[in-house]
Amino acid sequence: MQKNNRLFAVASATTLLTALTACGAEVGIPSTDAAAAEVEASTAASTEPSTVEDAAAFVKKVEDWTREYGEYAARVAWLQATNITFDSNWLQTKVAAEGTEKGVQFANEAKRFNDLDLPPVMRRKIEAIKLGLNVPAPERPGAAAALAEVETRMGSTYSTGAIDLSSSSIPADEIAAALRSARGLDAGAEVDLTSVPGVDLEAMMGKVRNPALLAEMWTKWRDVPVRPDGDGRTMKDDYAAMVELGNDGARELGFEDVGSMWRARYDMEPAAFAAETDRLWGQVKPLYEQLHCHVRAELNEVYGDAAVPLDKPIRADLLGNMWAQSWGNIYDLVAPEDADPGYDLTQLLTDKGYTPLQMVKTGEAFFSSLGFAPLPETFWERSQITKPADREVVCHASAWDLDWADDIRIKMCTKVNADDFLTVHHELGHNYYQRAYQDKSVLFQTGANGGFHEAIGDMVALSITPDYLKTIGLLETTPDASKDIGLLMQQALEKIAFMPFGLLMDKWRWKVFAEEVAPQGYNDAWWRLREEYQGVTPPSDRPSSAFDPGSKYHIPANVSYTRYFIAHILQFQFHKAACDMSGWDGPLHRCSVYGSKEVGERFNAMLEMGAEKPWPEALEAFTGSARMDGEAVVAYFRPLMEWLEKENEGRSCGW
Ligand code: X8Z
Ligand code: ZN
Repeated sequence: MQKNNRLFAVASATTLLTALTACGAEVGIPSTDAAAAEVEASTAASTEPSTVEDAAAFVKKVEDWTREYGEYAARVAWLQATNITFDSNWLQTKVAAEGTEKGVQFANEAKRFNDLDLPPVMRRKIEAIKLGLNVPAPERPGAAAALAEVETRMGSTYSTGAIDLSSSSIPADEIAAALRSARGLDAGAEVDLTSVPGVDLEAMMGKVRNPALLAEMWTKWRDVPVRPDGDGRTMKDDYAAMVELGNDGARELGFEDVGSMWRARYDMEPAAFAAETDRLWGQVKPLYEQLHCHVRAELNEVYGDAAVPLDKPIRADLLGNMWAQSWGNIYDLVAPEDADPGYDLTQLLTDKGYTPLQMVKTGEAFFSSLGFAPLPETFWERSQITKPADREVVCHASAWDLDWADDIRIKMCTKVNADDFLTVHHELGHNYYQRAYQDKSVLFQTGANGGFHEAIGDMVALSITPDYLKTIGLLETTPDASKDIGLLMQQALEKIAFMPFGLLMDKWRWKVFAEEVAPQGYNDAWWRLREEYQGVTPPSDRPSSAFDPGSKYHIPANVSYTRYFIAHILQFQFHKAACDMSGWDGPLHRCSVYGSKEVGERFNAMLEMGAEKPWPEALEAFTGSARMDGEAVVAYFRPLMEWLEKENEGRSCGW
């Protein structure tokens, strides 16, 4: 628990110094001697009673610093993320260590003003500074450097991870064909099966239907976090070291642990926020249970009783995604008879010869239709849209703001498929948000809360309806209302399937940071949650010594994940509000706000706020309600829910 609880009423969502990247590498600010001296001087003066003027001067100092060094750190982080080498890792580690040291100093110094009556905006800035570090280090010498080292190493282990599929019992031809298809290569193109990187495995998991190959890719990808490096260290070792260092740092700052610090970023008490996530989950859980029941029954038809028993959790590798986090890729296996809308987005994109660049341009055009200014020239010059052939990069998609202004970019290893078409919109949402709040203090240049940042692009992507696809020439004829259940099923496989995963990632981390689970219990605790919340199970027993959470980007990258769960609720609230605004009175899943300048204007008004106000105010500004509410999700999927309940009659649901 933080020492001064009343402050949560105004705690801001800002992650100081890391605000420049959305879902990307953590950046820190480097130090200068002059600035360090300044910090020491003001800390030394802390026995004197502080005044509002002191607080204002302190805030200004942190803002100036953050603006200048944040940019420097972001540029280093960009270089490292787009070219992982010994040297770029070295530089990233150095910058992150220096930034963490300074962030810790600032956060400690901010405590001086705890009991001072401050104007609300200044109070909010002070709180933002206290919550500024994603994972804080303790002040003892060497700790920030040690933390930066393990964080950089974990990230680079993940991003450079690859597996050997050359000595499989499955015919090499079959694997090569799957890999070619994942890469969009022609039949016969040469591929190397000895080293298949994560980004290809991700795409392959969506297309392959051979359960033995799925199990093999799935299992081998989980070797990456426990593979020792040249010095015998594994990602699991690094993770345990990070937990210790981070918790020491968080406790010095007055938090219970890092998990509690992450939960404190939602303008309420950490415990109240945890309860809020459970409340929201309770609203959508019945829908998930019905979806799970139907999907399991259909997969049972495809794979048989041995692979998919009807009373057990579903095998995680059969759900079309490396982490079973969204299931849209198995739509064809579970589609409702007679309600298939008759198109597949991946197919449409490939048939029309879309390129990754064209996918991004299409995303931009959607935002332009809402009235947002075109992306700057530098976006196109500096973004990484596809995977460079000649170097290691962080392929996990992210959106960056390098200079607190217009140097916005995305970094993706885009493939021409439906998943990445949606991800392009997701990332652009981050960039438009970043640009919208660029006139705010750097301390407020972030989402109203983390969930808002993740929901913007997704809300736009909910408008990728058949009518919209027809408008932009991707689809010839739109399916009639008799196909609605198919459309809703596709969307539920993406969005409803995600919800328990979105929740449990941090339920696991909250336990780990709270030290309720020790390193030897990491993996078993992970699978208990996977089974409890998602109802999924590994293809074969997992050893307790494994580190399966480390096979998911956000664990080694230390990106908190509840933001995505929240985003999956918020995006439907935003979508419903936007559709209401545009005068739509049909079913929500058929509503596209493409072209609505009115929606764009109101949307922009919310985005411009950044984190200056507590998030309920931002939510209210756009939706008219200050409360997060799963009711919009329930309303969107109501026809599907009714259909599922009928379909599942006589089936025994649950696990
Ligand atoms: O990490 C992301 C984005 C970048 S913020 C691509 N997402 C989560 C994931 O991939 O696990 C978007 C949805 C969930
Ligand atoms: Zn994101």
